[in-house]
Amino acid sequence: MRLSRYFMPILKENPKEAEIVSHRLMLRAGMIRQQSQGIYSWLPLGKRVLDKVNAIIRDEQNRAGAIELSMPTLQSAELWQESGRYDAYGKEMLRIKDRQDRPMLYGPTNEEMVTDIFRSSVKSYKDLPLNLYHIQLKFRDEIRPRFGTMRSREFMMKDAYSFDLTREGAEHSYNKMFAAYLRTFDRLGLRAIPMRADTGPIGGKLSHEFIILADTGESEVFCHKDFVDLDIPGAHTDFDSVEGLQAIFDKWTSLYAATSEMHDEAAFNAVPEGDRLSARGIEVGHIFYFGTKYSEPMGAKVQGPDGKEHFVHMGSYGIGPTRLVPAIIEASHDDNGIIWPASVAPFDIVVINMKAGDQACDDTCELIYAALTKAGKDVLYDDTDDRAGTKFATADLIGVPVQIIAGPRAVASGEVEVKDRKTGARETMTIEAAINRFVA
Ligand code: P5A
Repeated sequence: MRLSRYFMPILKENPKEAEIVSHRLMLRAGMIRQQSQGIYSWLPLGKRVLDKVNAIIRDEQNRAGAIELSMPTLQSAELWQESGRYDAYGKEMLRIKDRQDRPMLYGPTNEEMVTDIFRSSVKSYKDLPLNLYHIQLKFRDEIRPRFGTMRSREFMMKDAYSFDLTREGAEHSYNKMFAAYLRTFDRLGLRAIPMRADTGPIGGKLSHEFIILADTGESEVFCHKDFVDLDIPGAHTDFDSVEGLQAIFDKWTSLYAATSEMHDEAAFNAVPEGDRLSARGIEVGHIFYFGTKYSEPMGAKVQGPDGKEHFVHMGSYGIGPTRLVPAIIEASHDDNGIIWPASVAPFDIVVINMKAGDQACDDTCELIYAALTKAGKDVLYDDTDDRAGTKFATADLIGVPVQIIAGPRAVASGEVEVKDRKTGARETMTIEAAINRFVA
């Protein structure tokens, strides 16, 4: 992508409305724009990051055996009347009427709708287990939308829903998502800690929130400090192994961890004092097992091996991609801007032409840009005629992991500089060496 032809509206000044660093940096880097309170557009740079986050989430959902579909944002109130949540959900639900005066709503979550899909076609235990997910916009009319897309009114959610014949089966489905979440957050460059949590309006008894420790987090959390070093399940984890996944779950829930709603002071005080971590955190995922809470009132049942009908046991599993992007920034930035983990960086490499219009600089940058693009890298080429200082500041701000800098002096001796955004380390090398480093 040539910057001269791209749309990346950088802000020079710090926006006054932004209270936390991720919100400030997302606005300054031209990633998002607020359209009305708590409702955002994702501008091209932000959209690239969001797509990469979603690709990792999708990959891990698929690995764990979940199947993607797509459900609408607008739902009929009737479904919610069946489960009893239409009245219970309160003011957070945006209620709408269509031209026939039929009550509709902008979905805050999809338990009812997916249960309706399930009951319309699954009739036998032989079709279980089943886990259906989508990545879709939601709307919750939050009392206090704030911190940009961290807590917005319209936001994206990956929501998965599992169906099993028995409670034991449902627990295995829960463990699959538990392990998939550990892998997902790890691939996003984050250490997320599963904590016993309250179930709120979703319901059920078993629930974990996945929390990233950050001073700007909205939740107050308490946990054992050894979470920081626990091993993440590997890529070859067998998601069909009941014992294997139970062992992962047991290991990750053996240490004390709870949000303030579930906090047990006595149990926490039993942790040796030096191992206690009392901190703030960002909730990036939340999983629930709620048994037959929706299947019973909505009549979602299958025929079991005993020939009788059974209400299915369900769970639901949410991740917030539009919250994850600022959460990653909270965890990874410096005074100059964002430092993206390679897995979600909007571009792999930025090529900086320090003197656009200078033939040798232009030729060198074109050569590097073409070679790296051909090798499948996402390259941003800063071919604008801005001052070199502005270009460096922009490259640091948008946090692309590698900068290749071509200035007249180095180029005259066939060289460029390669800068690592995270460490700031700079290396001078031949043009060929710079290309080969990233093509290999
Ligand atoms: C689980 C999937 C649910 O809604 N039903 C379907 C269950 N869970 S939840 O905890 O309420 O939300 C899941 C995740 O969505 C993100 N999230 C938000 N992100 C940005 N702005 C918001 N206002 C917002 N509300 C929820 C969080 O990551 C949460 O863990």
